[in-house]
Amino acid sequence: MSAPSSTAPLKFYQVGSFAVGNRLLDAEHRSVQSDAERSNSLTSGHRACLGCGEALGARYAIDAAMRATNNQLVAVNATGCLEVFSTPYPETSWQIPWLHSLFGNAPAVATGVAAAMKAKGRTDIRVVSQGGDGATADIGVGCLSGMFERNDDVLYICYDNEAYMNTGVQRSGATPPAVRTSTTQIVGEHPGNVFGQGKNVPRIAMAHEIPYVATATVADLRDLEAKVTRAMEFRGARYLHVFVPCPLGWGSASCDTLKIARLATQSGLFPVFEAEHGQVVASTPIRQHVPVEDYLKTQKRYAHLFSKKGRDDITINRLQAMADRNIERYGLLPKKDETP
Ligand SMILES: Cc1ncc(C[n+]2csc(CCOP(=O)(O)OP(=O)(O)O)c2C)c(N)n1
Ligand code: SF4
Ligand SMILES: [Mg+2]
Repeated sequence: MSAPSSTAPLKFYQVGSFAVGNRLLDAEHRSVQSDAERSNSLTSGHRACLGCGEALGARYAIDAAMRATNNQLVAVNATGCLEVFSTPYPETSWQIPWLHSLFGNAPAVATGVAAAMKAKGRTDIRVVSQGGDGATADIGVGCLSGMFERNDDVLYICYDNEAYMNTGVQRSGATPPAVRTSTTQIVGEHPGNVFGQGKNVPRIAMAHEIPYVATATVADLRDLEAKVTRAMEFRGARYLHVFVPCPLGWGSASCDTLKIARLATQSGLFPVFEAEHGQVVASTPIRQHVPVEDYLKTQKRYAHLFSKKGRDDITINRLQAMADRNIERYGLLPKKDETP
């Protein structure tokens, strides 16, 4: 085979793909993680489980926030897995100024840090507050709502693993229906978590009409970095909700964390979108639509829906209806009468 002519243009097929460390792009378009000078905000040595989505999400999110702020960042953490696995006293895996106070008050502490920076004239120093879904949707929701209402200059990041993982997988207000947790056991006529409205925190945040609300998953880490970067372009209260599978609590394989996050978006169960001042401004279309059962079957917390006694079609259909409603609400698929 002859060598390509020196005038033939080279084709780099990876450019524009979802590959994370894409060094073939121009420097300004490369991912944060591909930068050898990245901050490694959450560095090695922490004690998260193998395949922990929360550890992965936090690493990408905080490194992106560091780059967006020229490394002028303070992080405040709620109690939960992220705090516990990263800071077993006297050790820490954080390489940034980082505070922990209580389970429920991270947004209020972050508000205080932002106010202190303003009082000192250091508006170049930005503040991130972060916590799990329990800290966000349940115990901290009052402080969070106050932070939104006052439009404090804080980016709040919720790492949603859909239960209180740190204390043994108890149900939270963000636990989806039918899920088995230690407090929603597989007993009775309707096993697992009850069907209800739950707490949809991105929509609660949007109702406050804060400057920026977005969702992301660890399946698309370039998108997660982009959302954090975009959030840092705004002043005022911002909210980012990141879907982070938890192998221990979900009964899933550690190697399946990204696959499960992708199936959550491709089924429509977890919509990925951005909203500004209460209005949805963009959503990520589903590339390959799958039925919800493709997602459910990857996790033991849903195993009772596919037991030896037979499939629980009624429950699976109700979960499918939830996914279909998201698809409709956020325009995740072309409408049937639209040409693709
Ligand atoms: C007032 C109070 N109640 C309960 C606890 C115990 N506690 C610590 S972390 C946690 C669960 C955290 O769940 P979540 O916020 O979803 O974070 P995850 O561990 O799932 O990442 C609980 C119940 C506490 N620290 N303080
Ligand atoms: S229990 Fe879940 S959230 Fe906590 S460290 Fe393990 S995988 Fe991560
Ligand atoms: Mg949680």
